Formats: sequence, structure tokens, C-alpha cells
Amino acid sequence: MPVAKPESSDSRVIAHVDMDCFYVQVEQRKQPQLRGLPTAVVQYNEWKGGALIAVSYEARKFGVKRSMRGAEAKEVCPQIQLVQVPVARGKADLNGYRSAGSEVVSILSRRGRCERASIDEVYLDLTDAAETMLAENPPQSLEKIDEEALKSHILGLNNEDGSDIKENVRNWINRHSADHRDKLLACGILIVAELRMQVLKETEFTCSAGIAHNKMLAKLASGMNKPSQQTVVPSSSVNGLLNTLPIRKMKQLGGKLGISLQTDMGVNTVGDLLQFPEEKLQERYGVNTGTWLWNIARGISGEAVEGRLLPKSHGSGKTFTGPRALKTVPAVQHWLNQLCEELSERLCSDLDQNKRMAHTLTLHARAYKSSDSDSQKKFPSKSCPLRYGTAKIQEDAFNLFQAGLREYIGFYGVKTQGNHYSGWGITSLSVSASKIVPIPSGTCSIAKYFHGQSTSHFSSMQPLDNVNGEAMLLLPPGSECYSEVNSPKAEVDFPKEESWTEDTVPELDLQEQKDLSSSLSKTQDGFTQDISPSLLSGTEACLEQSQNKQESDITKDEGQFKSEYNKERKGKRVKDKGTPSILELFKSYNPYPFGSSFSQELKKTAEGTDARLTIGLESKGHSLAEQSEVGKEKPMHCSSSGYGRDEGDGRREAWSYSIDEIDPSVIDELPPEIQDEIKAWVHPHKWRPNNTVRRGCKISHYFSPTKKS
Ligand code: DCP
Repeated sequence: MPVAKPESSDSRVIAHVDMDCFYVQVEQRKQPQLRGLPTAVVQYNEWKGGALIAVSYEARKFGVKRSMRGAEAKEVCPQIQLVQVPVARGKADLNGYRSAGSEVVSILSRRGRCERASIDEVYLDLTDAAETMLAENPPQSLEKIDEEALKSHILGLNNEDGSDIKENVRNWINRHSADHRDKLLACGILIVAELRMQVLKETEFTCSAGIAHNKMLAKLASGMNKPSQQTVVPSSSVNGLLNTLPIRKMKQLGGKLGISLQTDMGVNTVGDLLQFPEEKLQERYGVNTGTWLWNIARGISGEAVEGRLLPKSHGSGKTFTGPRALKTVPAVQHWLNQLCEELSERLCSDLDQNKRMAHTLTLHARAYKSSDSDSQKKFPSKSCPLRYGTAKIQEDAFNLFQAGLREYIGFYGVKTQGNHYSGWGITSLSVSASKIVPIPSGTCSIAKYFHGQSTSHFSSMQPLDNVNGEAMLLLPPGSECYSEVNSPKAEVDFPKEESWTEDTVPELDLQEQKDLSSSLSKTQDGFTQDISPSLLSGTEACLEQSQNKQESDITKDEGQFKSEYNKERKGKRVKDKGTPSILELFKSYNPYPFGSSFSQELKKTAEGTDARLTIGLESKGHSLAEQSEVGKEKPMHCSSSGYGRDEGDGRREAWSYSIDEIDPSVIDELPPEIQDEIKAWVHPHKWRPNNTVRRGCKISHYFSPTKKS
């Protein structure tokens, strides 16, 4: 439900910049001979020449529309140039478009706070730049105004027949009598025109823009005059703009709320809303939404431009329409693996280039059941903490899928379908990584520390038991938490796929493309600055991948590694005074009320044996060690008098260490009590754990799976 935010200031200058037929422009830049020709970008498939996803303005003149198939476009415009979207891993490869979008963002962000809203859309807060211009070089004193600015469309400006439109715009910009808000908008016109020209010069792309006092109005305006034009909404024109605007065209009103306004309240245009007092709207839709509706009817919106140049999430998806629907689990797994591989690559480059890590992995699917009265039931989206490394992402995504499928078709359905086609089909699959936060300084060195560990060890670990917390927050009502994924698997014995044809045709719809590529995740505000140890374990693989250092790291003798690491660490201590120690990192970034994968991954090998010491004990019946490949060896459970902790309710949770996989340098940084404990495991004859250890200072408490700090 939309939430009303008070307008911070009604004198802001906000621009919404939207690229023109973006994918076409990207392809035309690659093939300049296509410039000026009717062109469309198509996601090719054998059915009627594939789906059009971007259409040039020249082609639009012939009646070519995005909803058409390639063959239909050829019918209405025989000379149309159809360019296929690049394909990788059997699906659309949008990387080229993404980086083209980034080029634009880097230019637009030069004049003010910039929010990348989708693959080809940006919001800019130009208030400061406009105020500065107004103070230093006010538009009313300008003799020469750039041609591009003069081509602006100013809503409400009276362009009578025969009048010189550019002259009218010049007069509007130069007006001495204008109020402060209009003067600011006049500055906005000049700034945005300049920025757009700069984008054209540096990238060869044209774009259109809306300029207004808030995001909502700027967005509405940017699409009004395309391509390569800009539209301005002075406050005096807001009512005129909104009065006749169909209600469902408004952001957030395209769905159920918009339908309810139409059917229950008889509201067809935004202007129709004006008749309702705020209380009435609140009564019907709740306080927040009611106020939001009352505000938008008046063009009021307090939504701030977030300073965000990088996408809020990463995603990879594919649709499988009609006969291409996936009907077996192996088919789903095959595609999930492709999607996860792409996602993992993007996460690695984000980590590498931007030093950011994602924390939540989500699987979405669309499905149908052919023989069920409940065929409208949605496939539940599932989330879990994200572990870095392609294999881990693939494994987790597949587990999420299976959990979703169990819920979707029901346990009974799963058990009884056996080897037969079970009457379900997946028509779209996507994986996304969200809750992306910058890694605080110093974390890279921690990631480096993990270089000494074998990747396979980590990749074999099962997902965490800590999923209930943050993941649950992301789950839509009715979703289950990931812990269920780790419960005994339902007896799903899916048949090998019979009629599965390799479909290399990516078919993402606009929303998916836009969502997946950049800003789909609207629920992930308010990130916490936590670093998951599980993430750290996978960043090793990621760093190796992105820095191409794998070979040297793996072949490095462990002793050599440790001494090198120690040397480096000592040097670093002197150099980077601000770098937090591992201890601080775990203190600050181990907020797992439900456990720690790091703790799972520390397995004790006491005195050269492979026996595993399992400590801290509570779980829903499944030790993580049992679930993991490395955990096939029988865990050696410690009694509660040693390092274990028995919960009154008898539940156990396994937590294993392998001391020889802990770098000694890290041990030094742990609290003395914990060092004692570790030393006691390593040299049980020489060391006795300090029985007077303060409560809360045992390592089992420190990394306690149930610690609620
Ligand atoms: N896109 C897609 N699938 C869709 C719709 C769009 O992959 N169903 C991609 C191709 C577009 C890009 O997203 O070029 C941006 O979408 P827009 O809606 O902004 O449309 P365009 O930029 O193509 O055209 P316009 O100039 O009308 O904004």
C-alpha cells in the first residue's frame, strides 16, 4: 500500500530522465548503419519471429508497436530492421544495456543527487544546482538561452496559433515577475537541457525528461513529449495535468487499488479524487493510503530522490510461455542453474567494482496447475540469506524452488505424483539478490583471510539455520521460512524430462526486465549494515573469480599462506589504522539471532584427527553437519559440561569447528576467553577451559546460534 510522505519542500527541482527507445539506441550505436532506419530489438524465437521489446521512433511511425511479434512488424513495416537481443546461457543478456545505462547515470549525476530507477530511467534532485544558479546567474538575466532549453514544453504555457513557441519559452524562462518556484524550474530547464546535451555528446544517446517540483510529477511529464524533448510542470499547471489523467496511469494505481477506486468509488481520473475529503479516503483505505490519495490528487508527493547510482538489487529471470513451460524438476533446475550463474557473475562484479554485497536471495516463479480447482494459487516467493559462490547460489535457489513447489502443489501432491507428470508447469523463473550494502572498510581483508580455505568446503555447507529472521521479513504472507527447506525433503521423485526442448528465447516482460535489472526490490529499504560470515565465505570464490587469482591461491601451501597473511596483516595494522579487526567485525556484523554459518564452518579437527566437535546444540532435529557433505562424518558431540549447551526444550542445533581451518592470526584477535577455549581443543592435555569463564564469553555464546543481541 502506498504511504504518504510529507513534502519536504514544495520548492524542489526534480527531473525524471528516461532514455528513448533505449535498447534500439544501444544497438544502433553498435551498428551505426541502422541509425535513422525503422528498427526494433526483438527477443527472437521461432514463433512469429519473436517478441519486440524496443521499437525505434521511425518504426513507430509505421504503426510498429512493442506488443507485436517480429512477423507482424514486418507486415506493417517491411523495411524494419530487427535486431536480436544478445543471448547468453540461453537467455537475454542485458549486460550491454546495463552498462550503457551506467554511462548515462555517470553523466547525469554530475549536477545533483541521482537515483537510478531502472535500466534506463533516472531521477535527479537538482534543487541545490538550481538555487545556486538562481543566486549566481539567474535565468531572467540570461541573454542567450540554449536552443535545447527553448524546445522545452512548459505545461500551461499559452502557445496560441501562430505564436513563436520558442519565443514563449524564452519569455517564460526570462520572467522577472515569476515566483521563486517558477524561477527554480526555469533553472531546472536550463540544467536538464545541458545535461541531456552532454549525454548525447558523450554517449550518442538521446533522452527525454520531465522537470517538476516532485518525483511523481516529473515522471508523469517525462513521457509526454518523446523522443529527445523535455517537459516542465509549473505548479500552476498541476491541476490541469492531473484532472483528466486516468487514475490507473498513476504509479501504484495500476493494480488492485486503482481498480477499487474505479469500481468502489467511481474514480476514473485523478481529478475525480478531489471530491473526496481526506477522512473519507482514510476511512476506506486506511490512514496512510487515504492521505496519500488525497495528496496525489493535488500533485503533492514528498518522496525523496535517493542518492543511488547503483542498482538496489540484481536479478536474472526467464519466462517459459505456452509449450515451453517447464514441467519437471530437472528442467527447472537446469534453468535455475543458468539464472544463478548469471546472478553470481553480477554479484561478483558488483563486489569487485563497487565493494557491495547482497544479503538476500529470492526466488520467484509463476506456475500453473492444470488439474486443480485452486489453479489461481500463486507460486510462493521464497527468500533466504545469500551465500556467495555460484554453486551455493544454485543450491540455495533450488532448495527455495523445492520449498515453493511443495507449498504450491501440496505435500499430498508431491508424494503421490511419483514419476508421472504432475500437472504443474513453470512459466517464469527468476532469482534476485537484494539487500545490497557496501562492505565497510576492512572487510576486504577479511575476505582475503578466507582465501586460505578450500572453496569446496564452503560450497558443501548447507544453508544456514538463521533464515527465519531477515528472510522471513521479506516473505509475502503465506510464505514459509527457509528453515523448512532444510527439513527432511518430501519424497519428490521427479521424472526425467521427456519433452523438454532447449528454448533459447528469453522473454522477459518490461516489468521483469526493469525490476530484475535494477530496482525491482521495493521492499528492501532500511538495510542494516551487517556482514554475513556466510557471505564472506563465498566472497573468497568471488574474489578469486573476479581477480583471476584462483590458481595461485589454491596451490599456495597453507603454512606459506598463513605466514604471508600474518606478514600482510601486521603491515596492514600499521598502515590501516581504521581497519576493524576481525573481532570487531564479528561483534558488529554478526547479528545473527539464529546462528552463524561461520560458526558452522569452523570445524574442529582435534589433534590431527578428523573427528568433529559439535558444540552449541539446538536444532529442529537436523545437525547442519549431517546435512552438509563434509558433515557426512559423524559429529563428535560435546557434552554440556564441555562446550555444548543443552536447551531445556531438548532441541539441538549443531555447530562444528575445524580448528585447523581457523587461521591462527584470527585466534589472536578473539577475546582471551575464547582463545582459551580454542587452545583447549587444540591441546586438550595442556589446556583446560577456564571454568570461571564469564557468562557470555564462551565461544559458543559468542557465535551462539540463539544469541539475540
Ligand atoms: N524492455 C523490455 N521488455 C519490455 C519493455 C521494455 O525488455 N516489455 C526494455 C527495452 C526498452 C527498455 O526496456 O528499450 C526501456 O523500456 P521503456 O519502457 O523505457 O521503453 P523504451 O526506452 O524502449 O522506449 P520509450 O522511448 O518509449 O521510453
